[in-house]
Amino acid sequence: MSGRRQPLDPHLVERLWRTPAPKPAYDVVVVGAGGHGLSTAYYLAKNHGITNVAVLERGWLGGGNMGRNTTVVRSNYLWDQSAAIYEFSLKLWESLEDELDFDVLLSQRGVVALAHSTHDVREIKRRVSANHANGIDAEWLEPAELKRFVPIINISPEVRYPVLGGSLQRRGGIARHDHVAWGYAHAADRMGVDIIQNCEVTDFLRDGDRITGVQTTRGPIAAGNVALAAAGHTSTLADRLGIRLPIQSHPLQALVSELIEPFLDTVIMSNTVHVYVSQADKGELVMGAGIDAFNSYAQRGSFLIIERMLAAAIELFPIFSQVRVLRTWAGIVDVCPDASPIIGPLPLGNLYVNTGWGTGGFKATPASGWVYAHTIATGQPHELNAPFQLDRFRSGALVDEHGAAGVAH
Ligand code: FAD
Ligand code: PYC
Repeated sequence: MSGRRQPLDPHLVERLWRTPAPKPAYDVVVVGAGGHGLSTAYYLAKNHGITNVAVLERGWLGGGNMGRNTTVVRSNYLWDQSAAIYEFSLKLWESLEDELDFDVLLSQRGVVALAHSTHDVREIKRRVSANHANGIDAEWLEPAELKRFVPIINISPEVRYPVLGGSLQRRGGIARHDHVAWGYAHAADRMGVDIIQNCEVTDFLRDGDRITGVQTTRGPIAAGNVALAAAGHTSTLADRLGIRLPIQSHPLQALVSELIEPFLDTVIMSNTVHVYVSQADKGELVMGAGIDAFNSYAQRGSFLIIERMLAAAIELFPIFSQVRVLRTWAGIVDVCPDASPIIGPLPLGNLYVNTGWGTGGFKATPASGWVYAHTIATGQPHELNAPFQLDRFRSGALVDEHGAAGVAH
C-alpha cells in the first residue's frame, strides 16, 4: 500500500472522468461500467490503441457488484486453466497502482480457506498441491498453526464443525473496490474512452446476423463491436437476441459490522459453514456467505442467510458475539453451471460476452479486461480465455471450480 496519489476526497471524484454525451457511433461499445467493463475499455485503449470506445452504464459507475463485493483477491484455484487466468490477474494486481497511477489499496494479508471434515481436508490439500504444480503460493496449516496465525479462531473439537486445518495463500488479500473502479475509469477516460452513466442498453441494432449497435435510453448508438459486461443482467440482455446463456442470476449478500479496533489481519473463508470475514482498514468486519438459492434480479436477499452467516461466524470467532451489525446489502451474481466464466464471442457477428464470474469476479478484474480486450481487438481469444468459451457447454470441457470458489453456490 503506497498511500500516495489520487484522492480520498470525494469532491475530487467528480473530476476523475468526463461526463460526455453519447456520440452516434463508436468502434466498441462496452455495456456495463463495473470493474470488468471499465478494465476492458482501459486495455482496449492501452494495449490495442482502440480509443473510440464508450462504456454505457444504466446506473452509476461501480453501482453493481463492483461496489458491493467484499474485495477478496487470490489465485488459488484448482484447475490449470483457472490457475493461469487468476494468477495472471494477481500479478496484474501487484503492479496495478503503478499501471493506473492510482491507489487501489491492495493489502496482501493472506487468505485462509478452512477445512471442517475429512472431505474438506482432502479437497483443500489437493488444491494446495495443484497450486504448487502451477507455481502458485499455497500452504497447508494444521489447527495449531492456524491458531498461531489467527489467534481469535476457535479450534475447539467440541463445536458442530471443528476446524481441522486450512490452506493459506499469503499473496492473497483485499483491495479497495471503489478505488479500482475509479482508477480504471480515470485512466481509460484520459485515453479518450467515453464513460456514459444513466444510459441503459435496452435492445440491439442488427443487420441480419451481425450486431451493428445498441438501442439505449439515450437513443441508438452504432458500434463496430458490442461487448457485454453487465454481470447479473447479461442473460436478460442476451435474451433480447434469442440467445439463452447457461447463467443463473442469484442474490449474494454481505454485511459490515460497526467500526472496531484492528484485531484481524487476514481473510478467513469457510465454504462449509458458509461464512468468510476480513477486517477493513477502517475497522469494520466485512462478512459474507453463500448465494441466496432463488433466482432474482433485485439487489436484496433473505434474512435466513444473514442469520446463518452470523451463527457460523460466532462459532468460529466467539469474540464476534460482542459486535453489532451495521448494514447489509446484496448484489446479483451470474453463475455458470461449472462456476467458471464465459469470455468470448456470441453466435452473432460483432457481439462478445464476458459473464459468469459469479461470486468471484472482483479478483479477476484486471485479467478479465486484459483478455476480453484482446478478444474484441483481434477477433481471437487470448490463450488465457480460450478455455472459457461458450461452446464448452456443448463440448463438455467444463472447468469446475465450485470447490475453489470459496463461497457456496
Ligand atoms: P458489475 O459491477 O455488476 O457491473 C455490471 C454493470 O452493468 C453494473 O454496473 C450494471 O448496472 C450494468 N448494467 C446492467 N445491465 C445494463 C444495461 N442493460 N445497460 C447498461 N448497463 C447495464 N468477487 C471476488 O473476487 N472477491 C470477493 O470478495 C467478492 N465478493 C462479493 C460479494 C458480494 C456481496 C457480491 C455481490 C459479489 C462478490 N464478488 C466477489 C463477485 C464480484 O463482485 C463480481 O464477480 C464482479 O464484480 C462482476 O463484474 P463487474 O464488476 O463488471 O460487475
Ligand atoms: O471469490 O474469494 C472469493 C470470494 C470471497 C468472497 C466472495 N467471493
